[in-house]
Amino acid sequence: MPRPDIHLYTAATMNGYKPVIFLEEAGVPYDLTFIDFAKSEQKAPDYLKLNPNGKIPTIVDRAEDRAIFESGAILWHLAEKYGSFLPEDAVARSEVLQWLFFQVGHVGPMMGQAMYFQRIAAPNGHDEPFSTQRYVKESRRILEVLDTRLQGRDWLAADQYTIADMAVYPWARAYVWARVSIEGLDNLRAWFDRIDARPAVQRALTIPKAQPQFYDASADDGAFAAENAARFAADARADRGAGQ
Ligand SMILES: N[C@@H](CCC(=O)N[C@@H](CS)C(=O)NCC(=O)O)C(=O)O
Repeated sequence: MPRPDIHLYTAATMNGYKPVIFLEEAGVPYDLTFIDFAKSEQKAPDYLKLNPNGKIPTIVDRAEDRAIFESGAILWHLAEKYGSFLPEDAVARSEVLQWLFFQVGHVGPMMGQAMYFQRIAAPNGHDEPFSTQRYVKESRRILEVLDTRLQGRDWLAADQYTIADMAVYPWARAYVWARVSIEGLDNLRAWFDRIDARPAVQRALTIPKAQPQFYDASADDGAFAAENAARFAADARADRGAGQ
């Protein structure tokens, strides 16, 4: 068998699942390398040559002999390369790009901080109610923006399921892990149901590993939460030190 064009470096996180969702949806063959944060593999010199930001995900497109970092750019590259989940029409493409940027600029950073302060800082002895509230409130506002957008629409952009939905879903759907309420956001809930029902998405959320605690309120998050907090304990200590 020839080597697949796409080599994906990722981990089981909200950003990490995004390209997996695309690749599984499009049925594109790919090689996968799991990046182990516990071993700081994302900061290894060889990896930094592929991703100067030292984070996941990254793809190498072997056919083009180049690496691509930033999950939004990766989704855009894959969508263009395979002609999938991105409309041809210029206005429709612009709509997709707007919601894709909304994800990388708002949904991820705000929900990520809501998660950080509750799931990493607080269990490491840095309970910061002011910061926590700010990010939880901003996350809720963002989910309301999505809910309003989804009024009378099945998908975020261009009247079709696109890379914008694929980018927003793993983050917004992790409202459970971010401890952000979706009460009253019925359009958002219906959109979650539509995407939850897609077999490729369900498959993707197990690659490289399932994290039910992110998405399922009934999942037992005790052991995982402790392990997650411990994994970032050194970072939390360093952040505290830097602020003093
Ligand atoms: N803007 C980047 C964010 C990537 C990112 O934050 N990745 C996280 C996992 S979700 C990561 O690699 N964290 C490890 C670290 O910060 O060392 C993207 O969308 O690709």
